[in-house]
Amino acid sequence: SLPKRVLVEDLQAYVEDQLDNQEISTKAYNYMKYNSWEKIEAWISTMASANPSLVSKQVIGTTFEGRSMTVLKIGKQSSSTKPAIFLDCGIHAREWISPAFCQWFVKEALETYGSDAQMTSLLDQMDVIVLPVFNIDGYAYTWSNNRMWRKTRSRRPSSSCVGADPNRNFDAGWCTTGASSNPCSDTYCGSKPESEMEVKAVADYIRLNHSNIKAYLTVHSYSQLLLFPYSYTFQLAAHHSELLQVAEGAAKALRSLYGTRYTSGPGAATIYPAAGGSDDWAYDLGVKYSYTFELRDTGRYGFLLPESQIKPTCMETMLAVKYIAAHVLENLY
Ligand code: 0X9
Ligand code: ZN
Repeated sequence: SLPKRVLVEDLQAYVEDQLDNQEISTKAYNYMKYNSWEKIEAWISTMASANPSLVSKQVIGTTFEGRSMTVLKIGKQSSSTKPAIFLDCGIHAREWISPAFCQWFVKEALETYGSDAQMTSLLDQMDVIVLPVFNIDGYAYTWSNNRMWRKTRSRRPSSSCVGADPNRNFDAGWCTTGASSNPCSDTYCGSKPESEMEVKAVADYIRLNHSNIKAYLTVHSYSQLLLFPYSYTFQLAAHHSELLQVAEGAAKALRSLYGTRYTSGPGAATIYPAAGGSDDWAYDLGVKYSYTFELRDTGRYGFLLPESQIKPTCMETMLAVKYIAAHVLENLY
């Protein structure tokens, strides 16, 4: 008979080893799931290295616990500085749909550049600077310890309570209304404006680039609102009527997809007075088109929005963001 020889001692080990590339190359990134910070961090690097002609990344700071804060700048390369839109997600740790939207926005921008006329002209003429997770330490903590955590994770010797509310920590009527000076409160304004490293990093970046930044969009959840300044005062913003008109147009575009209803208006009158927010701060710095999104839903699931709603929420929100971006592009200042 023919001579026999064992080529493979343990075939099962080979079966397992063929999958050693895990998700990196075998499975596409899953935009319809909530992703951990570790996954988002790897995704940020992949997005930049896989799309060098359209995406660049820049570290803008470090969190209290030492994580790198990286923005993705999306847009066609240009020799001169382009006008830009700054988009951040995940200021509040437990609002998981928010980082999911920033990831969706980046994916959609890259997938539709060159085929969707609106996205193409947007990215040809402007840059969108995306901070996928603002409050990374808090976000990681909602995965590891407490799903309902809101604040940063900073510690100070003067209190045993942890963190401050990043959206009460900006220098805009700081701690005068709708914020707490008690470090144990969920709306603690911090020890001083920009006491939180994450807030300081974003404020420094926007200050440095503020002559190019024409719009500031910040994404929260939940309540289905599109808010604009002011929240630290009931006084109307100098550009109130234009801001309202653009918000209503954006809400109408959003509603056209699935009928989801958004309310728009100035923060103080529409949700509640609350000082120290990023939208008011950016507006007073001179970024006229400054908006806070409060995504789905209106309270049925709240922060625990099911993953099955990630795609429809992101798709409808894209329409609103693109509406605002188109208005900004037609009204550069
Ligand atoms: O209170 C907030 O920071 C936001 N609502 S949330 O439920 N996501 O916490 C609203 C922010 C509105 N803008 C300002 N207060 N400046
Ligand atoms: Zn929020």
